Amino acid sequence: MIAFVGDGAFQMNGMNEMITVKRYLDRLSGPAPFIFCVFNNQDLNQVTWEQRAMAGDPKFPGSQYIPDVPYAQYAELLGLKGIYCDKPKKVGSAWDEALSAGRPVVLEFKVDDEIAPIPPHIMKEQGEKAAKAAVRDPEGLGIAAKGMRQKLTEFAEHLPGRH
Ligand SMILES: Cc1ncc(C[n+]2csc(CCOP(=O)(O)OP(=O)(O)O)c2C)c(N)n1
Ligand SMILES: [Mg+2]
Repeated sequence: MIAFVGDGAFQMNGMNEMITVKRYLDRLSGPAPFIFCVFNNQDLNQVTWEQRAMAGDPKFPGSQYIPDVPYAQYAELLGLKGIYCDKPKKVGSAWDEALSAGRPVVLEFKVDDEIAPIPPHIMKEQGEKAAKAAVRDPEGLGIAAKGMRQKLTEFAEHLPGRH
C-alpha cells in the first residue's frame, strides 16, 4: 500500500497514525507493507492556490504556512523506516530503497511550494484572480520565476489600470 500525503495532512492525522502502524508492526510483512510518501512543502498549498485563483487573494502565511517537521526522522524515532530526499537525482534510489525496505516507511520528499499546481489549461477568470493575487503575494516573484510569469503577465494585462 502506498499513500501520497501532503505535509499538512500528515501533521493533522498521519503522524499519530504512525503510532497505530507501530502497534500492528507484527502483522505487517513483505518487501513494502506500507509506504507513506510525504510531500514537505511547508504549505497548505492546495488551499493557498484556491485562494489565489478563486478569490484573487495573495498567500496569507498566518493560515497557510506550516512548520518544517522532520517526518523521516520521526518515523525512525518510532522504530519505522525513514527516508529523506531533497535531490531530484536521488528520487529513483529513494523509491528503490522504500520499495525494498521490508517494513513500513515514511518517504519524505522536500518539494517546492512555489510550483503552481495548475492544469495546462486554466480558466480566464482563475488566471485573472491568480494574477491579481500575485501582485501582492509574498511568493509572487518565486512563482513567476518558476514558470508562471508568462501566464500571469498575459492575464495581468487585462486587469483594470494595468498596461
Ligand atoms: C479535514 C479537512 N480539513 C481541511 C480540508 C481542506 N483542505 C483541502 S487541501 C488542504 C491543504 C492540504 O495541505 P497539504 O496536506 O500540506 O497538501 P499540499 O496541498 O500542500 O500538497 C486543506 C486544508 C480538507 N480537505 N479536509
Ligand atoms: Mg503541503
